[in-house]
Parts: sequence; C-alpha cells; structure tokens
Amino acid sequence: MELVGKRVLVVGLGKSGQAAAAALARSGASVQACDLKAMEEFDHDAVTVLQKQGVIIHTGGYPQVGAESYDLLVASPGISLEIEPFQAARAHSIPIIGEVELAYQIKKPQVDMLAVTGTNGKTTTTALLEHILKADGRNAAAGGNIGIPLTTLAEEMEQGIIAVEMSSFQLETIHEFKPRVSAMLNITPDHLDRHKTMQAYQTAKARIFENQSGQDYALLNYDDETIRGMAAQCPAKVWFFSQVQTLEEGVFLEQGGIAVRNRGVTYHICGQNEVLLRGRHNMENILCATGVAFAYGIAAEVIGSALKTFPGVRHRLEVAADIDGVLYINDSKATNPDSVIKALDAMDRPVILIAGGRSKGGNFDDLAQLIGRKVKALVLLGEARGELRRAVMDADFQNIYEVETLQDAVDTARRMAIGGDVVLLSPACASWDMFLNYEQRGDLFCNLVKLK
Ligand code: UMA
Repeated sequence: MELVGKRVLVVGLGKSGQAAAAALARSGASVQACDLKAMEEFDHDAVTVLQKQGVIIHTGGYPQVGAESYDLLVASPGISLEIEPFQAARAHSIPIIGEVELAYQIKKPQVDMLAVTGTNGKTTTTALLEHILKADGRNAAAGGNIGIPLTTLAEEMEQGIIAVEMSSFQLETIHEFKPRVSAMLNITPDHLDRHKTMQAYQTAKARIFENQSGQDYALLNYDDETIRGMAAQCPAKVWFFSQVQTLEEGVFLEQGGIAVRNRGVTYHICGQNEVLLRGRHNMENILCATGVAFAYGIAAEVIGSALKTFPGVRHRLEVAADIDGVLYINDSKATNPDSVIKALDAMDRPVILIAGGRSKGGNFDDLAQLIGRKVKALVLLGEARGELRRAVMDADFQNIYEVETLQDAVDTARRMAIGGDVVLLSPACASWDMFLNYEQRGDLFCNLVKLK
C-alpha cells in the first residue's frame, strides 16, 4: 500500500492506535489520530513521541470526517464501526481498514503470517505456535490480540514468521489479510454486545479464510459442528483436528499420543502425558497449534519436543501461589462464561470461585449449572454481580458472597479456604468496569494472594 503523502485518520489511541499512527508516520503518511479520552488520561511520553513524529492528535472526541478530509481511516479493534467517523467515511467512500490489515499491508514479503482465531484458547495456541517456531530455529514472534500490536512487529521484522492472534473485532476490518495457515479453534457466544447476533459473530470469525487460496491451509476443529461446516466455504486446503475422531488426514489423538496423518503417513508427535499443558481445552489448543506448525512445514520431532517444554501463558490458569495447601489460580483472561466452564472442567479439587466484572452480553445459565455442581463458594464483584447472582440462584446455588473490591474478594476466599482447595479467579466477564485490562486484574490478584 502506498502511504507516502496519504492523509490518514487513526481512530482510537490505545495500543493498536499508537502503533498504527507511529508506523504510518514513519511510512511518510500525513497522520492524525483521535480518541474519546481527554489528553490528561494519556501517558504523556507516548503522546509526545507521536507528536514529534508529526502526528496531529485530537482528544476528547473525533474530528469531522468530510468528503475531502482523509484518504484512509484506520480503526482500533475495540471501537465499534458504527461511531460517527466511520459512518461519515462510509458515506464519503473513504476506505476503513483495521490495524491488523495495515500491518499486513506494510510487512516485508519475507515475513509470513499464521493466524489463529476462535472464542477461547487463541492466546495459548498462538503462544504455543510461536514456541514451536522458535524451537525450529525460526525468527518468530507472536502478535495481534495477544497484546503486541501487529503493526509494530510487521514494521520491525525483515524476515520470519508472525503467529497472529486474531479477534473477531480485528477480522471485521480486514481487506487483503491472507495468512499462509489459518486456524479456527471454537465458537461460543462472546462479544454479542458488539456483534449483536451469533451469526454476525461467526461471520466475522470466518473472515480469517476469505483471502486464502488453495496454496494455503486452514485448520478447523472437527469436534465443533459449526466449524466443521465451514469447510465447505473455505477456499484454503482444509485440515481438521479432533480430540474424539481418528482422521484420514489431520491431527488427532491415538493410543495415548498426538498424531498427524498426511498423505497416508502417520507421524507420532509425542505422548499426551508428555505435554506440560493440562486440561481438555488445552488439548484442543495443542492439536490446533500442532496442525498449523505441521502444515507450515515444521517437522514432527520439533513439534513434539516443543510441546514438552511449553509452560503455558500468563493469566490463563496460571498458578499464582500455593499457600498452606491452598492453590491460588489466576485465570483473569477468562472473560466469557464458556472460558470459565473450561477452567472449572480442568479443576479436580474443591473450588472457591471469584467471578464478575463487565458482562459482554453472554448468557450465564450453563455456567451457573456447573457452578452448582463444582463450586464450594462463589465470590462476586463488579457490574455483572447481580446478573451472575440471579443465574446461580436459579440453579439452586446459595453460597454466594458479594464484595466491592478484588482485595475483599481475595480476603473472603482466603477465610473460607482449607488445605486442598483451589481459589480460582475466573471472572466470566471483561475487566473494564474496574481495571484497565485483564492483565491488570490478574496482576493484582497475583500480588494480593501473596500478601497474608
Ligand atoms: N475508544 C474511543 N472510542 C470508543 C471506544 C474506545 O476513542 O468508542 C478509545 C479508548 O479511549 C482507548 C482506545 O480507543 O484509548 C482503545 O482501543 P482498543 O479498545 O482497540 O484497545 P487497544 O489498546 O488498541 O487494544 C487492542 C485490543 N483490544 C480490544 O480489542 C478491546 C487488545 O485485545 C489487543 O491486545 C491490542 O489491541 C493489540 O492488538 C485485548 C482484548 O480485550 C486483549 N481483546 C478482546 C478479547 O480478547 O476478548 C477482543
């Protein structure tokens, strides 16, 4: 994409917007950036760096997008495409792309992208993929929704591979983004406050394949009926992965081990018990990452040895502390009900669950049923605590404690816990009512549990 002299408006100045504005300025574009937040709310140094690069910054709202005002708008993923600047851009036929699309457009031809999406497990799968690629001696990095803006990596890397975690928000604003290998892990209700319907959410997710061709690969979860059905529309070569089915071609479990079958040959990757990650949901992530790496040409032995050394990612079933026989687990990244269901399924000890935050429009009923069966006590905080309380009470669960702060939540849980219990922070909600992000919530939990 030719950027020299282009008038670009970057909408949103969070992580993605700041990275996009900086990359655009370095590419010779004439850049403006805007954000609803007031100037005082920004990190002064970050804003100064952008201003020194010539970026004009509008805060506390958005500038007018008129017919001749801009050549391109770049959207941050967390911002609805229905806000005024985007509506005006559409009315004036000004193109809108997301920060991920911008990254794809500016990356060097010697950089390949492998992309993972799905409702849950994307971060673990993407991080595992990066780990496998590095184990093969490749120049590899992980970026996108995982927390490192893709434009930053795309600008820096001369050659190599980026394992990209793609959210439905990021997929909504792609145009030419075309991963060499794509992967779809699972789809359960999430982000319905923005997408409104499951159909719209699935359609956004399926865009991960839309620019792929028969030279590319797509890894699809065979065990998820909706995803299996996507094979018919997928333009890439489809490989399935499955935890329950032996496949003619693809990745699956066989005789206690992980196997890949390709063109009639079965490759043994490693034993199921040899991998460090635990839980059924993690096996889905492992099979998926294995398939992506294998399709990209990484040898079975390399994948196997990488699986044996991957410790997992932060804020995802992360052991925060083991104090007086009580295991404290930080699962702050569980921001939807399905993710908490998976966390509870992975627990084999009595659980005191800390949950709540800002609801993303999902339904808590299935989670409430499982809480009734697996949870010893439930500590609720945040905006959605009333909604969660109602759901669990409807499931006949009574042992509920409502608190104001995460500190109170940890103290309440600690008072009830006895040796052998697990105190699990797995909120089922976004963090934005009380924290900047889930990382801040998880970090605070880890610090609080260590203070006695
Ligand atoms: N803003 C506006 N107008 C609005 C809404 C927000 O101006 O109507 C401004 C905010 O004031 C803020 C900025 O936009 O300054 C935030 O932009 P953003 O929400 O796109 O957040 P970033 O900091 O750019 O982080 C984004 C992703 N966030 C979201 O998609 C919500 C991060 O994913 C991602 O790691 C990062 O880009 C780098 O690629 C986080 C996330 O929560 C982890 N993702 C969701 C999820 O996993 O469920 C999709």
